Amino acid sequence: MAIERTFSIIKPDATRRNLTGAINAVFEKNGLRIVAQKRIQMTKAQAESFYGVHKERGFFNDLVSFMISGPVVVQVLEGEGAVAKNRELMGATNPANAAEGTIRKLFAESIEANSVHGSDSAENAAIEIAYFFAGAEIVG
Ligand code: RTP
Ligand code: MG
Repeated sequence: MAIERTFSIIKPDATRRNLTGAINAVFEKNGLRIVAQKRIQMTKAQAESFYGVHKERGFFNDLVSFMISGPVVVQVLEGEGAVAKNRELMGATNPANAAEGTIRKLFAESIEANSVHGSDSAENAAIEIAYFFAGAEIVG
């Protein structure tokens, strides 16, 4: 499988509980390299645009409020089949349905406060990476 990149966010519920390192350890133990990373406070406009695909959903306003409720860590992860590998490591959106050992099973608080975001396709990964990082900030 080819080396590819995916976009990840460590969400506010996780930064609040000081879990950045514990989550990064899961990535690194499983062959994903953190090739870019920064801690930011997302603006409301950024969160609304990032999650624009969900704007008609009932949970949209709550999701935006949650994503700006504290700092997040945005990241680029690189490795073999990184998009699918990261989705596997994250586990199901709802931690109640997440497999043992996944990040959401280990750390998520609820379906909303579920600790991590990961791109769901290579195409979206490229869009999401470009939304938060300049090319020179990514060092493979
Ligand atoms: P993500 O985009 O954050 O990686 O998560 P995902 O693909 O597993 O889930 P998605 O369906 O794209 O939903 C995006 C995020 O919205 C919140 N959510 N809340 N209250 C609810 O019913 C609900 N459903 C989804 C979660 O934070 C989810 O990760
Ligand atoms: Mg999603």
